[in-house]
Amino acid sequence: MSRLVFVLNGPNLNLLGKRQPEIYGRETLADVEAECRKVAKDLGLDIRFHQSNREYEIIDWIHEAREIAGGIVINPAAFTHTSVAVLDALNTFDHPVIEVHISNVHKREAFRHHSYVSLRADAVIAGCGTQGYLLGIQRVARLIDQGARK
Ligand code: DHK
Repeated sequence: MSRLVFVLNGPNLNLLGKRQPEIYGRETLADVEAECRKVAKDLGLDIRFHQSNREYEIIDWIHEAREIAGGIVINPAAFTHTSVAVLDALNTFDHPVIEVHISNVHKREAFRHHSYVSLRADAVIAGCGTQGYLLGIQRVARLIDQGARK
């Protein structure tokens, strides 16, 4: 199976480190990308790391991943709670999908308790801060090594 993993980030995560640091921490998305690359390298994985505020771009990257990737780690951010389109796109992907939330969404407002993406995700990581991305990559590596499909 492909050892390429897409790490996808939804809206407002470009402001990571600056927006509501009491919730999302002070690390920037560039810091997270650098850590993801380090962990991925140690696990023998390549990563493509993307962020967008536009739903269609997230969907297009999932379609691209369909052709070439062995796994997806996704923090859909607010699209988690709203996007049937992101769920539908993930349902076209045949390999492991790990959903990551920096904050513990279940400790927050009720509208954050529901996730469309969880209907497809093989695992959900919430409340581990940005370490959640690294845990997600480790999990994808394990599933790729086991030859997991949907
Ligand atoms: C990030 C967001 O932007 C929110 O819309 C989600 C998620 C939670 C996070 O914890 O990473 O509700």
